Amino acid sequence: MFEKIKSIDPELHDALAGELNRQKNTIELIASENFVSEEVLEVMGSILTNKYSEGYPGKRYYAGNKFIDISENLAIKRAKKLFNAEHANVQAHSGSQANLAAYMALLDPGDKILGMSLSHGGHLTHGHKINFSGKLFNFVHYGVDKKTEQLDYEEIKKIALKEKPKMIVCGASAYPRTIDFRKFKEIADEVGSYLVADVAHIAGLIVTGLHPSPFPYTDVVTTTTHKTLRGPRGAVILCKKEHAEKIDKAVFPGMQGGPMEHTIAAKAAAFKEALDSKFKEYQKQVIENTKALSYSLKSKGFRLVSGGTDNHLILLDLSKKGISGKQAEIALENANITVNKNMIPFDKRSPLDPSGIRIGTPAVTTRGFKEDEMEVIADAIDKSIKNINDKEEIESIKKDMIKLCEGFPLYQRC
Ligand code: DSN
Repeated sequence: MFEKIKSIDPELHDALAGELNRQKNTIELIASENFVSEEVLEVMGSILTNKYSEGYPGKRYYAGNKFIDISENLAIKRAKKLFNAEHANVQAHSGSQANLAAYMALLDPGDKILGMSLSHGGHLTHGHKINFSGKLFNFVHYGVDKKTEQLDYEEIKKIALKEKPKMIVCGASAYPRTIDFRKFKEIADEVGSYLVADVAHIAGLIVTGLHPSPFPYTDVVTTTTHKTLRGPRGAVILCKKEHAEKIDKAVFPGMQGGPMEHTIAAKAAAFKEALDSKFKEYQKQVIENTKALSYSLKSKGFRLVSGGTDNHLILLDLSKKGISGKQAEIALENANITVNKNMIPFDKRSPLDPSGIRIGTPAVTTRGFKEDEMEVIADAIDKSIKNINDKEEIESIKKDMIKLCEGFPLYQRC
């Protein structure tokens, strides 16, 4: 792999080869990551990157888009089918841009939005003050209940009735439980607000019927395409027909120029995979693996935020273990296990050195890991955390993890 670039740019080649090696030999537990298929990789790295195609299929600002229209239309058709949506915009470059487009399509800057607080599991673009969302819009927040560490819909309703937002944003990036979109819709109806769902983390579970769908309850649904959905890095926006024109205009010309047609075609390829029955089997295994990992970690004395998980991720509270999330992240990385440090609800520590780590199974499940491997991983996490300062022990765990990875090749041709 990377033979052509090797001959002209050894420095860049070495970075690519190093990253390939890292991906092959690491237990990837970052909940928002996954491994695309070789087919998706092929399309992503294709000649479609050469083309400008501002506009939409059939209405482009450049000539020569006959074939680009075919691939973008395939992506649109498949996205609508997957999510059972009336309209799909497949041009959003990222989840953040998809969210901005949803806000700009339906609101004016300064309008009030109710979203989930980042420190309780929401996302930067759900109104954090250092993000465009918090700067352009007047965000107010809900969180989780202190006792259950789960969404309390009565409390969210109280906040909504008091604040009267023009939009409610639901969805999260570190919430291990099922989200009740119907309840959010009831709240949105009571206050007369739009309802937007950012389902980036759980999209793969939704399209396979393993998590309730945000449609028909939400006006707009945004999602990245590279997490549980296992497509290329990018996003899509799904919405009701009545919002289609506003959403499309908000994306182009509102905030983006030329779409990345190589990525859009790769989205089409990934959506075809997601429409296949094998994808449902994969998503079922993601959930089974998360459950197996959670039981195993619990049995070793770890505290799981909310007491467990319904989806692809686990949030571990390490405060009783006497180490921070950052220390755990570093120790685990040294043992070839990648996770990310994460705030836990009502965290007393700072975002740069919080009390928790977030662990997800989508990527290792793609490699073929099952419940038995989850036990091995839980054991390795436990040992790494217990032996955080023991270089020899961490080195020995790393060797075991490399051996484990060898049994589950990432790609056939590399
Ligand atoms: N940064 C992503 C995550 O890791 O959850 C969300 O966009």
